[in-house]
Amino acid sequence: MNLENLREATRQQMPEKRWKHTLGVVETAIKLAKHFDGDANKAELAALLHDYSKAWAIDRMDVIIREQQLPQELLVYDKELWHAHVGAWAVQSEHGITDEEVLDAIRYHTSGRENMTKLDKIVCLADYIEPGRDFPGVSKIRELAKHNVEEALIAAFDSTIELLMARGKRIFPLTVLARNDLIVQLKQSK
Ligand code: DGI
Ligand code: FE
Ligand code: FE
Repeated sequence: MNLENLREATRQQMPEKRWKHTLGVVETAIKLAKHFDGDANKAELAALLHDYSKAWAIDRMDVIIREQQLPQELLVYDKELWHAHVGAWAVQSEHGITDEEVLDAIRYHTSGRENMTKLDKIVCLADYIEPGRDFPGVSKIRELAKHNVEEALIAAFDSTIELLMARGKRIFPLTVLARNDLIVQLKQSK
């Protein structure tokens, strides 16, 4: 399927506000890929599709997680995490996306994971700092992102973890692993 059709199909999955966010993530992911020597084409595709299932009904995602053998652990964590795995499954089954790097970047864009690829990092960070985002600390993360992807992503996960803690919520284990691993990577690079 060509990019234009994919764009239209993605747009149809979500309300206008989410589509604007998606376009912001696309623009930001391409910039980050160019700046940090990543694959801009893959960054564009993964960013376009990253929230494909974000607006899907919870019940629909619940069935997909159970029936398509997605990680069952998701079911006992925040439902906000579901759309990433369901989205990766959906773009593969509905649009024949087979590039595992792109699918992983979609799959892990919310939680992160240990050993994040450059593409994982670019999409995850773009999601935090696209121009439409406005949350406490976003300007600091945007500043850090001009120089160091890992440092920016650690600050981004910190803000999410702080938010989850303030709300008395659990933290998905992959987010903790992602942050720990990024801290090691950052130390080694300095
Ligand atoms: O889909 P978006 O809103 O663009 O952004 P996202 O996919 O990063 O989703 C972020 C939401 O997920 C945010 O409201 C926090 C929530 N969330 C719940 N539990 C966790 C979590 N995010 C992370 N990284 N880790 C969690 O354990
Ligand atoms: Fe998302
Ligand atoms: Fe998003």
